[in-house]
Amino acid sequence: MQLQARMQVRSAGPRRAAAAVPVRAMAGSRFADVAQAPPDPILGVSEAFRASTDPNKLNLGVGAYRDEQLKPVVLSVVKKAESKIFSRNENKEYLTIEGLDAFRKATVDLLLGAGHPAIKEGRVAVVQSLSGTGSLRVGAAFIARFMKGATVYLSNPTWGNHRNIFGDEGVEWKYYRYFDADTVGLDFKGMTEDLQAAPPGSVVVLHGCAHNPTGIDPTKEQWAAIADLCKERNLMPFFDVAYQGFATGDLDKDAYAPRLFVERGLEIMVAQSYSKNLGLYGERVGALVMVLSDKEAASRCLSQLKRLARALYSNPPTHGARIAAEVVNDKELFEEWKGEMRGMAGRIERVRGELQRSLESKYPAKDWSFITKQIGMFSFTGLTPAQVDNMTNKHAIFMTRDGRISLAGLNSAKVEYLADAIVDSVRNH
Ligand code: KET
Repeated sequence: MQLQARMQVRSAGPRRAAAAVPVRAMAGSRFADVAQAPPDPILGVSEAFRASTDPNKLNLGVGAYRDEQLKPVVLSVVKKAESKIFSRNENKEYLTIEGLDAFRKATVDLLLGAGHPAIKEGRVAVVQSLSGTGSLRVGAAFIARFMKGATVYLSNPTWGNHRNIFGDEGVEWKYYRYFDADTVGLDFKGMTEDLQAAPPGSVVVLHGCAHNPTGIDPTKEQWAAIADLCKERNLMPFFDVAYQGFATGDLDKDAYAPRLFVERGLEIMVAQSYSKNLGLYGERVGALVMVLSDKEAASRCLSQLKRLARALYSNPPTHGARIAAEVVNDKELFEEWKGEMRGMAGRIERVRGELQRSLESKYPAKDWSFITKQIGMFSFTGLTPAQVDNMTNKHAIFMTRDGRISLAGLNSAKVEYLADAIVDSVRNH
């Protein structure tokens, strides 16, 4: 009855309003004061690339893997997993708020290693979320609500979106020193000094492996020292694991740091992404994981993560999670994936070497050895914004203005073209 009454009023609404309030042409949008947002520093590069008509154009902006023909890749294990999934003819019901159980198991196995004591002891809270970004955002929301006043420490430099993710949640963030431009290496002293000075209870965002954008990771000894420091200073490590498999080509080796921290008795948060290592960019597959000291804390934190996720996006998408679960939980597919992972990491490593050699032959006075010292998808070239503008405007090489190039978007055929453009930019700008 009530509903019917309301519907009647609503359907009578526009006519009545028209009679009572004279229709005035609006002078302009009510949003006339909304300023134009700048293009995204990374995804905006892809937009500019698509708009370019230059036949030589090359997109080294976004970290997305391409094959030797510079075409996007769907992994063979993904196709196999999909055909298994399709043959099961599953429904499209909502997942639970925390996501697909088979995926949640798989993702923790991948992170910690199957059979890890923390899994057996039930002290891992995991919510499937919208890839790395969405998982970081759920983590940021958790920090905003349950670690009130905590500052989040980000490496300088870091993936640009970290600032937005924490900033948009109203979480204060600061930088800790990370990159030493003189040595093109890690400023470990600066990093530890800054973390020593961080107030207890602060959060430290650490790149699990293959640091973006520098391609420089701490050594094993340095990781141990960072873990000890976090423990001493009561800092909360929050790992961003977006490139597991891309640092060494080995999924286990690339999980070294978060595993070490857990082994040393630290509680950690982790945002995992399958965009890069399974090539599931558009499927938005990932998870926010909290490895805690006891089962009760894990259960309570999970309940709150669900509460946060419910308001942000309700529940996560199904398809990509089924794929990841199928691959990780199936022995054969898992082994095959490891091979494909090595193939992707290997191709990037090969073009890294080719680029370095080409630059060495064209411009021997400069030390280019940093290119093969860096790991992962990127090279942090040290090109200045003016030099980057020259790369793009003159040579149609699209890249981010911080001087990062994605080697995942380079092939052998384009190495010389890129090296010539870099030499021209370095010499003349
Ligand atoms: N963390 C890091 C460090 C990262 O580089 C990315 C993506 C993400 C998380 C999130 O990816 P997702 O697809 O939400 O799982 N980086 C590449 C793409 C992007 O900027 O979105 C990039 O740096 O090019």
